[in-house]
Amino acid sequence: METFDRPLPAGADWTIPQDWDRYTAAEHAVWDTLFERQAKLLEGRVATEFVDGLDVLRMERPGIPHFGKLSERLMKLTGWEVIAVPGLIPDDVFFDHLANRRFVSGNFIRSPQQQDYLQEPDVFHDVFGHVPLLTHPVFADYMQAYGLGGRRAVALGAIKNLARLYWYTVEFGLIRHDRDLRIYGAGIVSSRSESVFALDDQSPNRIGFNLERVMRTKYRIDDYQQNYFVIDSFDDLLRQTLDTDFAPIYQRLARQPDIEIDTILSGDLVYSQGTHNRARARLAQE
Ligand code: HBI
Ligand code: FE
Repeated sequence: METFDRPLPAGADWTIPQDWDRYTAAEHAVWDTLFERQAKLLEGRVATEFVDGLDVLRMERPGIPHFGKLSERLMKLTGWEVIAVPGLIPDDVFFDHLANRRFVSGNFIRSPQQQDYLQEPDVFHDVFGHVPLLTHPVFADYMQAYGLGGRRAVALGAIKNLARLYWYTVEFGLIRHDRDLRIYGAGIVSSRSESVFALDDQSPNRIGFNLERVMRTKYRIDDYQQNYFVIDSFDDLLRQTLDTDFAPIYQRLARQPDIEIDTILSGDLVYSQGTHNRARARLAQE
């Protein structure tokens, strides 16, 4: 994330006005289509906490939510607000917003031609994907803790390790639900194809969450994940992170090799060992 080719916004905090009035009817329609499609697909697949949180977005329908109004609701629930940014922002600025319970969202929405994949986080990924869980008090605290931890990781030169924690929880996390697994990561819930793949496909590993294991594991940004890590509950996630001093962990991690994307370790709690067929097939095509 070295280059930022968008024009620098006015503030040093990278925020911009949402400009809600500027959305066209076609843009609101993209939101509505994606919202209905995902809400239906996620029934029985997503964490119940996410389903409960979706109500806060339903209240803003139809169309792309107005961040000011959405923030009023969210503020009452967990003290979070949603603010607009032009796209990806520098790590330290991102952490600072989270540490202050401000969730940043892209203000633009994907085009109808890009309905299934895009690189930069748009308002559908950011708001549909992330905001529902921000209504949950424990998850809301976890996100703030991540922001505070981010500041420390910058100082300790350990962003790479901490970013993996974000990736494998907030973006691509799975959670136990009775005897099954369910989705809670925003990168999965906002993707039609990955919300099926992450739970049903034979290809990826599904492994019990362990903080140090996760922070050592590489990930891919160009395709579906080859590892998903499974938490027992949000309380458990918060316990494994908030009550932990990361400084000695970072020191240990600096002396250990990264874990390759298709590796299973002897200490892993394996929910399913992946075939990695999808990754192999893709490699063969190249
Ligand atoms: N900026 N807008 C935006 N959204 C993100 O999710 C984001 C970001 N900047 C940095 C970042 N995420 C991550 O690299 C950190 O979690 C490490
Ligand atoms: Fe995201």
